[in-house]
Amino acid sequence: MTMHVLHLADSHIGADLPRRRRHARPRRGDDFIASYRRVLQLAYEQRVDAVVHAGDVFDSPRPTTDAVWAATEPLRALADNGIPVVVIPGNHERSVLPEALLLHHPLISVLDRPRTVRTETDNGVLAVSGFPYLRRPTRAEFVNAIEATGWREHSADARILVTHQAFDTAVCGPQHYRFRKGGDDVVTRGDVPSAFDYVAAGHIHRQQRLKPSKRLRPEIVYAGSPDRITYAEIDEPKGAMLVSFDGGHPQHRFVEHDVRPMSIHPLAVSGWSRTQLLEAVEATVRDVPQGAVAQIRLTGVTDPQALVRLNLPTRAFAWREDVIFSYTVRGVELTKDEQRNAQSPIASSKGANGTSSAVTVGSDKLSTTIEIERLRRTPEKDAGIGLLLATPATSRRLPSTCGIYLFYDESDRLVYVGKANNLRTRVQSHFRDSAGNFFAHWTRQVRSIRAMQLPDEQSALELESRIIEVARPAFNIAGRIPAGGGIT
Ligand SMILES: [Mn+2]
Repeated sequence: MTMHVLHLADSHIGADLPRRRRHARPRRGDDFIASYRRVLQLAYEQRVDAVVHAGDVFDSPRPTTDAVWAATEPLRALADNGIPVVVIPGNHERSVLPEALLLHHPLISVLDRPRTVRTETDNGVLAVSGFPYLRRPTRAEFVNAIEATGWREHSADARILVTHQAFDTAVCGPQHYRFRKGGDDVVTRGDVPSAFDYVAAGHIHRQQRLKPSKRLRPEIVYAGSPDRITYAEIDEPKGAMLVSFDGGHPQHRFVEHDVRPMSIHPLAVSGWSRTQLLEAVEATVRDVPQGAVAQIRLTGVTDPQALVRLNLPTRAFAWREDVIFSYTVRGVELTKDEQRNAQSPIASSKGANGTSSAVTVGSDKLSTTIEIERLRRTPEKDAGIGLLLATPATSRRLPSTCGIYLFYDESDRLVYVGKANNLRTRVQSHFRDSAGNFFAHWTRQVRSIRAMQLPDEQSALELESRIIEVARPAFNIAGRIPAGGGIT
């Protein structure tokens, strides 16, 4: 009698789905849902006895209704058809699974705390133990979490441990980065009790079986994500694992399915004219494989503002509707005049009206020129080169790095500029409703946010005061908040 289990992980449902259906643009959100459904279909085709999802069902802890439905409906269908499902929360669910109520079903177990689910299948007794993602666990914490599942209290024909952690020797990324024992966030293979037959692992998006060692009995296997979530997963085969237990060593088989080809196209465009740039991008875009998801990486751009005006995303879509494009811009260079001023972290250049209206920020290697006039209003679509676009609701996605941030009101007017050592926490602090929050009242008027990462505090302070001087944002002036005064 052989028990069969489907092991999948890192579905990331909700990634690249629109929060509000306002801007129609090609998105990958539906790919992730389709790949997830295709993998779960294997459960029916292979008549498995159980399905185990090793974390990151969702891409975020606050998924939209669409994402919640897309993720939970196929799991409920499995349970309704008599197939038990075990799910653990991963790091993208911040270790708690949202909308767990929709997964309320006698055959669905969400391991939102360490525990063991014992299932009597037609082919034997299966025990699945697991716990939510542990953030930076010590060895003791990892071992304690395994013990806290109470696995020793259950007899079983086959034992699975389901985890969402990085084990030592696991590999990921285009450079084949290998996690090492003792590293931050790394758990040790040898700490899994040998009574387990199989570790259904998630977290690393590359499918892999960890190198066995004589001392290690349990097979530790990453199912990988059902689709290529990021460009770090380029060329990786995608699918899920089918595991069978017949008393002896578990057998496992990776079932691969087709996903969109992924391609990266670097273009070094230093000194090119507008026409040259457009021709090169168009040639590149037309060459991208059919139905791919592609990234154009521009390096050495001489005029960032002109690049924004080229509106490459819209053009690319017109040239190739079948491809989903994204862009990165790296190593933005200065024009010659500006280079002379680049010794100071911030150099100003004269605007047409003779006032100091443009600033250049950054080191010689990475710098960009910003016209403050352009910061007065927030643009419809593009954040602008070197600028990040967010809303109060998405501010938690800002980087935890030094920089400045700009708040815009409903009519897209710049109302406030501030500097921060940690953009994410600083911006979020403005929207926290607490009695002591000086900003809580007026930040309700903020509709959109732009942020810019800067190399150091001094650059942030200088740019902030320059913007206040030139653009005079209403709340900087009215609030008499001195530039950088007490704000970190
Ligand atoms: Mn993941």
